Amino acid sequence: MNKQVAILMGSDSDLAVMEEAVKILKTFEVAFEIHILSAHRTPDETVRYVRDAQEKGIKVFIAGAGNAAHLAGTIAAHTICPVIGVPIDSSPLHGIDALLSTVQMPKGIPVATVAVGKGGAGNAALLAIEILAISEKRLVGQLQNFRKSMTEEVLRKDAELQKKY
Ligand code: RP5
Repeated sequence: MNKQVAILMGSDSDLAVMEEAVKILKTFEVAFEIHILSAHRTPDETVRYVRDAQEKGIKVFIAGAGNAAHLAGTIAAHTICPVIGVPIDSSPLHGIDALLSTVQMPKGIPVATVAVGKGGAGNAALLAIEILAISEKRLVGQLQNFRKSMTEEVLRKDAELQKKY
């Protein structure tokens, strides 16, 4: 199976958050690569990876980083594939720094920014799947089923609540 999504993170300390994206991609059986690559600690390797990944068939990048997070922006500067940035709460500023660094890309080089932390990492994977679903029909049905099961779960919990009170 061709690996279509690349998950990159700035540090191994980001892994617990980025594993939420892994879980979603596995659920949808979307093949992915995952690497620790830093925009500032491994700048040359990061750029080389992004260029090679595009040639290998990667279609969407997901980038998680904390602090003055510039990983997603650096990736976006070197590819025309969609880049989704996950701000990570790993600093004394509780992720507000990473959020602003990721979302405030200057015009011309977009980064789609999701919420800070695990919820954002899961949503980054869902957004990547939605992008792939434009040209991969099986994913459309899977996304619809995923939403349906969320709806059913909320309604089941509400029914339980009604029994209790
Ligand atoms: C960022 O700094 C990483 O993305 C991570 O969120 C944060 C802390 O990195 P470590 O010092 O834990 O390696 O570059």
